[in-house]
Amino acid sequence: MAAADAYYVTTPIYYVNDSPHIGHAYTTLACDALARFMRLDGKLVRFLTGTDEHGQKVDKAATDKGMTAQAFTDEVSTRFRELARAMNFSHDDFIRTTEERHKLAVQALWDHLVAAGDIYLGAYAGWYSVRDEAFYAEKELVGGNAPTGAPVEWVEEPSYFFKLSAWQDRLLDYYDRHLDFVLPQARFNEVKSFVKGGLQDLSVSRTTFDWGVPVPGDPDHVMYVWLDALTNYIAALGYPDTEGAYETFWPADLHVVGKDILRFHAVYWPAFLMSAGLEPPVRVFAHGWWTKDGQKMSKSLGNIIDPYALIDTYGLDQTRYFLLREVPFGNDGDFSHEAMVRRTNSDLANDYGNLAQRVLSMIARNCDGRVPEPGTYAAEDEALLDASGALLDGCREAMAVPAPHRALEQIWSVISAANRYVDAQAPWTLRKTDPSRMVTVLYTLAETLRRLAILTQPFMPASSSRLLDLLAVPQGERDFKRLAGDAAGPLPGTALPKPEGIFPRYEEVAA
Ligand code: ME8
Repeated sequence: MAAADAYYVTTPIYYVNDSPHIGHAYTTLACDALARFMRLDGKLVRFLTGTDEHGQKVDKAATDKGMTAQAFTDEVSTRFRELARAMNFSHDDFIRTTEERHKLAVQALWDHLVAAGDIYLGAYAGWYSVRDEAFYAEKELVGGNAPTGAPVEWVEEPSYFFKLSAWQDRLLDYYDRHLDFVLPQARFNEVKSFVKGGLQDLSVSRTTFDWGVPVPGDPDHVMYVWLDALTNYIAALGYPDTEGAYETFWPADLHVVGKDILRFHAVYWPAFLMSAGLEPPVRVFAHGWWTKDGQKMSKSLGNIIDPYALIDTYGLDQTRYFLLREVPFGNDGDFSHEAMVRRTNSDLANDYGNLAQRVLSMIARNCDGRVPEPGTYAAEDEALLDASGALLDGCREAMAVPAPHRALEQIWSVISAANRYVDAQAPWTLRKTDPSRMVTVLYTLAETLRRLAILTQPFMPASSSRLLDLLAVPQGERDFKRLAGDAAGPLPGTALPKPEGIFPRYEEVAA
């Protein structure tokens, strides 16, 4: 039982066979937004990411580069850390499967599986895909390849097996009792049909190469890379020590994964954990796949999106916003320059940026650069304040799924309402006709902006923080407690810094 206010979210740990790309950045970004949201909401958050460094695929990539596996993984793992910095990710821990703490955890878990009677020695004869690091049954192959399109090779070797077949009913029973264990529901249905179709015992060790965690007591075998990799989620909490961080944070609230690796997380992982007497995670969310201009991204097509190029071209928070807003979380999405420019210019520059710019410059010009003192609120003011006041609950509900796009949609509906309010109230006219009413209108807008900027922090941390600076909101007053009904708005009389633009327009560079 994790602590009541704890929130543990994880990304997959990425293979270090190649440099990180936009797909990796996407999954970690979603987790980052969640982690930041939960921290601002007062939770004790642990956000884990890392790299998956063992197995045949990484071993082969190192050999191709003429490097030792260790030197190669050291180098590529660093690139994932650098990307995390460039994307402004706020992970609390970064685990590498080549670390000692991880190996200890994997071997301890193995011992528990053995003690439970779920491991036996046999021989594997069947198909294996190095690219997917997965075993495939003959009937799963499509035109001689894995169902993912990856090439397969015939493997025959001594192997330890995990008695996955014995877990079929217990897994189905677990799914029945945990109706949101996997989301989206359509993906959960796929998982259930896969399990109902019958489970084969799973080969969990390899003998034809040695880049892995040795099997306790039989060093001719290294553990199957997925048994190794999945254990990272508890290794990072100090397992096999089940006190301390483990006690506080396990079971994880959420494993976010791409749909390609759902089976490993929703079938194998809970079976391993239950066999070892440990609790399965609370939820596994499988998001969709990004394509580029309608095509699969691949090295051979040369169309892989480099996250650094996006940051350089459009800006960091623009990239973060686009990825989280453009595609309903769970669906596949397509990246195109046109869609990116539309979001940057219309949602950020025109809607949010312009609202902030209008309000802050009117306050600078008409209120002596100080937060004005509001008079009595009119119905329109109350309506806008009520709408922004209701956002936190709506965003909480969306982030609990998680559906970050829905949180952003709700925030943007208030941004639009605020822009309409500015147009309808026309404070520039009130300046001459009814100055005290103008002041109330500008205060209402300043308070609305403050609430919006607090709520956009998880998604666009740097820009939201600059906006809060422009509103003179102290650092210690930016969490969600400051959104409660009775929390004070900006203090009248507070001097505001000189306004500046937050979201520049993207201008097409002439070729
Ligand atoms: O599978 N669109 O690592 P991996 C969206 N090591 N997401 C994408 C993507 C795309 N085009 N491409 C990659 C592994 N991803 C294992 C995981 S976990 C115990 C072990 C993201 O480097 C997505 O999250 O192949 C996908 O599941 C993950 O990267 C695969 O990363």
